[in-house]
Order: sequence, then C-alpha cells, then structure tokens
Amino acid sequence: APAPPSSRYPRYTREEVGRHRSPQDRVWVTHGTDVFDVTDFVELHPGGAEKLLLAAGGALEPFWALYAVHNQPHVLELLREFKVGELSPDEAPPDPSAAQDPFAGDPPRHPGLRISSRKPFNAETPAELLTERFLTPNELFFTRNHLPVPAVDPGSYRLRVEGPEGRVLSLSLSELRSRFPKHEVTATLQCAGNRRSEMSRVRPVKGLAWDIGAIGTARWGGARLRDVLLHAGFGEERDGEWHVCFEGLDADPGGAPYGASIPYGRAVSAGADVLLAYEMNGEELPRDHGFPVRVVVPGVVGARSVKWLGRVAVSAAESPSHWQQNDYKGFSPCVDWDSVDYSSAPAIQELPVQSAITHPRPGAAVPPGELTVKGYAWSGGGRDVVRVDVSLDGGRTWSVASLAGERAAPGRAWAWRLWELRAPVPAGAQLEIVCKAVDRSYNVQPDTVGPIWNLRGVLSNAWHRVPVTVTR
Ligand code: HEM
Ligand SMILES: Nc1nc2c(c(=O)[nH]1)N[C@H]1C(S)=C(S)[C@@H](COP(=O)(O)O)O[C@H]1N2
Ligand SMILES: [Mo]
Repeated sequence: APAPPSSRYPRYTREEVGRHRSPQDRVWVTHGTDVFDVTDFVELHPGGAEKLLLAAGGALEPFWALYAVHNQPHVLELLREFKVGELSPDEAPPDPSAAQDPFAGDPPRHPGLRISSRKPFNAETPAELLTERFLTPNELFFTRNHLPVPAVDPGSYRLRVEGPEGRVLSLSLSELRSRFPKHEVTATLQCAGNRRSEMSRVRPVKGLAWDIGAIGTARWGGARLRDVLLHAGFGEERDGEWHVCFEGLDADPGGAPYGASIPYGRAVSAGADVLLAYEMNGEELPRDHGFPVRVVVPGVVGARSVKWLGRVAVSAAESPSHWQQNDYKGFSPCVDWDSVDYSSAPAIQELPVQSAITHPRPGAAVPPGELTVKGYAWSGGGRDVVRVDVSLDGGRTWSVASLAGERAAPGRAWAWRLWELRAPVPAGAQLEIVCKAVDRSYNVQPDTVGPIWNLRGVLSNAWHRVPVTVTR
C-alpha cells in the first residue's frame, strides 16, 4: 500500500510538548494527535487565563470533557489557527481513562425539562408549566450547574464555618438540623441569564440560551445563616467592609470550587432571611439543587445561592471565585470582549424588576373570543411587585392584570406574583402581547432590549413581547 502523505507539520513527543507550560516557555496543548501553540490566546480565553493554563503542556480532552461549552465547531476552528505540529506516530493515543466522563455520576432528571446543556446539566422549566402552580415542583425546577454534581455522603458530610480568631465550627447534617431552629422561606430563585435568548436576538452574547424559565419558586427550609454565624462567634455588627464567602463541594479539574459571596450585613440580618437550606418544598433537597445543604439568598441573583455548601468564611474581600470576580456582572452595550474589564463593575446581587408572559406562547394561534394571558412578575431585594401592565397592541394601549397570591411583608417580598388578564380578541387579529411590572420602588422594566444589551447576556428584563395570531 502507498505510504500516507507525510505531514507538513513537525512531530513532537508528549515530553517535548510538556515543556511548554507558561507564556515565557510558550503554552502548548494537544487535541487528538495535533499540537497547538496557544500562547497568544491565553489572555483572550473567555473562560479565563488560569483555566486554560491548567491544560498547558498536555491534552485538552479531560478539561473539555468537563466544560462541554468547547464541543462546538467554532471552538475547534479557533484552535486550528494555532496548530504548530503533530505528535510522533509512536506516541500512544490519548489515555481513554483520562477522558472518562466526569458527569457519569450526575442524578437522573425529569424528561420534561427543557435542556440547554447536558454536561454540565442546565435546563429550564417549560414556559407553559411555569405558572401552573405558585410553587415550582422540585422535579421541574430549573437547574443551573457549572460542574458535575458532587456525590455527598450525608453521614460524613461536614459544613466548615470559619469563625473569628481562627476558630472553626464543623457541623454535621444532624447538628445543623438540631442545633438551630428550622426556618422556612418562600423565595423565587432567578438565574442572571434568564431571558438571555431575547438578548442574543439583538446581537450574539456568550452563555446558555435561556428562554423565560430560568426562574422558579420554592418553599425552602433550613437554618438561618444568621444563627450559624452568631453561633460561630460573629456579632450583629462588624466595622468596615466584610463579606460572607461560600464554597461548593463541586470543583473544576484544578480543584477550584464553585464559590460566591454576599455582603456581611445581608448575611446576619434577620429580615434578609438568608438560609442554609436542607429542604425544598417539604422534601429533602434534591441532588441537582444542592444536596445536602445549599445557601438560599432571597431577592438576590441565583449565582450567590451556593449549592452543595462545604465552607463558609468571613472575609474583607469578596469571594475570589471566577463566578464572583469575572462573571455575573453587567456592562454597557459598548463594551466588547476586547475592552471588558471585570474589575470595573460590581458583582450582581439584587436583581432588577422582571416579568414574562407564560401563556400564550410566541407564534401561537389562539381562538377568537376571550383570551387569558398569564405570567409571572418578581423583583429583587424583597421589593414587592405592585402592578403588572399588559398590552395586546405592542404597547400602545394597556390594561392592568390581576395579581394572584398573598402580599408579603414590606421589604420581604421574596416570591414572585403570578398574574392573569382576560380580554376579548377579534377573529383574524395579529396581536403583540406585552407585559411590564412595577415594583414597590416604582422601578419599571425597559421597553426594549438594545439599550440593556451586554456581552454576557445577563439582566435581560425588557418588556416581554409575544406575537400571536387570532384564528377566524
Ligand atoms: C487552547 C485551549 C482552549 C481554547 C481554544 C478554549 C476556547 C474557549 C472558547 C472559544 C470559549 C467560549 C465558548 C462559547 O461560549 O461559545 C471558552 C469558554 C470557556 N472555557 Fe475554554 N478553551 C481552552 C481551554 C480551556 C481549559 C483547559 C479550560 C478548563 C480547565 C477551559 C474552560 C473554559 C470555561 C470555564 C469557559 C466559560 C464557559 C462559560 O461560558 O460559562 N477552557 N473556551
Ligand atoms: N455549588 C454551586 N452552586 C451554585 C451553582 C453551581 O454551579 N455550583 N450555580 C449557581 C447559579 S448560577 C444558579 S442560577 C443557581 C441555580 O440553582 P438551581 O440549580 O437549584 O436552580 O445555583 C447557584 N449555585
Ligand atoms: Mo445563574
């Protein structure tokens, strides 16, 4: 048989590739049998320079198995630009055990969820089910995982709480349940990226293409974070700026856990209702939602409600985690990936006022007669929604929707309001249904997406617009 055409690329051994682990020595990686010099890409990497450097000198596959965002054609195209060589033919092929699926231990999920990525698992509640019940059923509650779900043995689980002067509190699950009063809070959790897909229609953004279902409401039960912090020796007040940092038991291949922080004042405030939750809607916390213990920070972006909680520490600085420092921040529409400076913007905490239409769905054909429009409305920081306005003609004329459910204590409106409007609609009409909510501080939603567009697609809360056709 004819010999295969010889490659125009030089050949390297794995050992030679392994000498290129830092920008000074150049940064090389392998993928399959190809060798790449990615030195010039390190600082441009959307996932951060530190993450990319974890793979320096070796194979990308085990890392990319964990961050499936790379399994897209545009990522391989980008990588191809950096090809400088190939592995010697006598190098063994990549060790299959190194690419063993880190998600193999994830829990089973309800097939009714709308999946936006499988590894890590991210899925939302289908819009038409969102407002069928005030409390979202656990099996249908949206899931936002950045990493594989850790397997935690409830018997040997310990929560590490770092107290003042180096004292450490180590709490088993039964101690957390028995030593602190159980407190229950009904709170809505919303991902910063909820409704991102509307933003990417204006201009592409980086992130999962969430529709309107990266939000849900549950009755959470657990110990108050306040009680645990006071028990550990902290006081109600603390001079200066302090933060309470949380670490999850889910970690990336470099060992960095998921982490986030909230200001100290919120953590110790009785009125802020921050929980170390072990129950969700009266059941044990499900694995996807943080079993055995998660933080629930009512009124604050979902990213701070750290799941699979392993460690709590008080610090003068915010959490050093990637997700506190270099993600979950808002920017001007003029900021792009070349000019973005994450240190210039504050981490998102309280979310802005939000509402969306769950019924009918965009593009639906509805019968003439009486139309029922349904949706949810919520605002961050415990600000209650005082009104939802609905238009059937793109915002020219408005009606006020009726709000279901109870009014909450002032400043502690942690849960959404479901709303409904019934209106006659004529046969053959083309409607653009619009909703917008008003919160206690008279904050309103912006009318269009363009002026709030940002490169990461967070904080997407423009008027929700749903075009429908009325049949004849
Ligand atoms: C030369 C090697 C690499 C290249 C060319 C590369 C390329 C990329 C690209 C293009 C994206 C954006 C994808 C998108 O949102 O469409 C991305 C995101 C990311 N990458 Fe990499 N990557 C590399 C290595 C790594 C390694 C080794 C890790 C982890 C150890 C990593 C972790 C991440 C993370 C965490 C994100 C952000 C995902 C998100 O949007 O939440 N990358 N990478
Ligand atoms: N440990 C850990 N906690 C986490 C996350 C994570 O990936 N790991 N994701 C965060 C984000 S971005 C959101 S929106 C919420 C989602 O909570 P849920 O999956 O229970 O809906 O969890 C937060 N807590
Ligand atoms: Mo999120």
